[in-house]
Amino acid sequence: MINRDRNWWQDAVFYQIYPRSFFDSDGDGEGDLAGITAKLDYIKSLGVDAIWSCPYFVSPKADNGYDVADYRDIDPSFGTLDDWKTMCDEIHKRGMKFFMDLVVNHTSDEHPWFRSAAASKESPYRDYYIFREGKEDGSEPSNWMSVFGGSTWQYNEPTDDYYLHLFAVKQPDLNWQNPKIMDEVADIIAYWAGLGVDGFRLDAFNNSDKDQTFPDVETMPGEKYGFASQHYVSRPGVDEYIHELYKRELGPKGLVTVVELAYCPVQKAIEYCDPAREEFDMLYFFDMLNFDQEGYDKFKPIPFKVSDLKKTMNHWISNLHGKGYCALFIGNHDQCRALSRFGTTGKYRERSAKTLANAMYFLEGVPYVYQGDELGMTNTDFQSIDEYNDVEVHNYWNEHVVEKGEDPEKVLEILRERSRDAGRAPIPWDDSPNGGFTTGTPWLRLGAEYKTVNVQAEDKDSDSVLNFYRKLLKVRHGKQCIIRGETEWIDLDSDEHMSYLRKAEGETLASLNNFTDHEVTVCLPEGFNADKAEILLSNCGRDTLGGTTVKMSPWECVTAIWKD
Ligand code: TEU
Repeated sequence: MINRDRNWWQDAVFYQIYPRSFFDSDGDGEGDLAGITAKLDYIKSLGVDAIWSCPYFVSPKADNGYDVADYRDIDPSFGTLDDWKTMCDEIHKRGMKFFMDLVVNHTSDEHPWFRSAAASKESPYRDYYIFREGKEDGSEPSNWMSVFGGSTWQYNEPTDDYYLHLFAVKQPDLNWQNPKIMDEVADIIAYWAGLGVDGFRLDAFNNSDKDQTFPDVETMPGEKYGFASQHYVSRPGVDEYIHELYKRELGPKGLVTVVELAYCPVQKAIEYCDPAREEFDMLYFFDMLNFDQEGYDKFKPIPFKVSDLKKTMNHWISNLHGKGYCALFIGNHDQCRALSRFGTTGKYRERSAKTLANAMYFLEGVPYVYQGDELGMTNTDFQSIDEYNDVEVHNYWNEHVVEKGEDPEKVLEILRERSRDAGRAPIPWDDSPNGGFTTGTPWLRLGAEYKTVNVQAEDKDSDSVLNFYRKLLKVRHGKQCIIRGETEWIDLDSDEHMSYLRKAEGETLASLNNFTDHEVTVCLPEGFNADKAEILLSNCGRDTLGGTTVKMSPWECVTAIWKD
């Protein structure tokens, strides 16, 4: 049995690939695995240690691959198993690790297990899923609301009952209370471990255990359904399931995990990553994604305040310090672009892209860079509802425009600002038609600025966002104050800057970041000798801190390090 060092990831940088939008090698308009292989030198050049790719398994793509119909094979639009093996080998040859997305809270309704289960109550797969009779009046078994809107229950005609789907209708939830699911998933893990995978990102796994009495919940104002997360988030079964997977496969094979933690309290998260409990390794928590919206509604944004970002990060990092590591990210495939959300797309666009990275990636945790953020990509400027692909967008449109008759222009505006598709545009590799992403017709509209914001142009420009990321990700490595240093915030309440010190073993790192369009003064601790500080990074050509009172230009960032 392989028993790899379990902790290599603590000083690692991860790169997240959304494969459909990464690079198209065969001209069908969609990214593919051979496309990833073709661009590995680019990924390596960023200073990346490990790659996590979103799903590419056989799937009707109702949720872009998060609806898996065969866990052991590649969807033809992404290539073949041989393409996967080549990709994995080439990643390893470059000294990087590979994580796959393990989507086992649910399957596709086109998975053979579900087809069989839905066809007959006698199916051997019936208990793989969660079927319930409707209420006496024939309505859904409970009033739970799905993550993508509407009920979590879908009527199934052949057996005259309902099945549970926390996400889309085409994503029926697996019944983890059935021990056969554990056997199936352990086998899937063993299969991919045998083929060389190094770890897993566990999709929606803290939703795997549901309160199967399905109590009704309070409904949202004016709505038929209510948010029922208290009945399916971080319940005790999650610990039990992951521990068994750890014992059977993950532990003995040295496989590392990062778990999505939707709406999980930090005290529970600490248990999840306690090595003694043998559960998860890294935590990918969601609070970071929710503080600038009304409650659970991502389509009701509230203005971004950097103090809210700091308080959220402080809450997690101060509680986790010395106990566990969270993923540090500014965006992912479930969000609009970070730069449009937290930075500025005007005059200081490039500076703010660098400042966001500088502010987040020196915190305690493991950096995850979502493809395209390293270029400073912004939200896609979609022109009509027909240009969108995402199931969440279309459900929202149907509910708000078609059913409730809301103003379509207003809904389009909010979708441009907050939809997942806004952050899923194909990667622009150069300024040729379609940004060199494909020779065919891209499956999703390209970002408007691809003529200037593209890999080729930024590669040549030593001052580009891309080259700033390269410096940042490399300079991080091997520094104890970054890996395990304590965090001391400077002006935690300030709404103008995000600045902090990280200290360990007689060394201090300072990350200072102005989040405004005007000059801001940041005060370093008294008694500190600024001349001792070496500047590691700056987006304004700064070569000294110049004293304990640092006057920072609009959207300026600087990182310095010194021995105490
Ligand atoms: O996401 C889980 C999740 O709860 C949220 O990310 C949610 O889908 C999103 O906020 C809705 O706007 C994971 C995947 O990352 C996501 O792409 C999938 O759609 C989802 O699981 C279902 O597999």
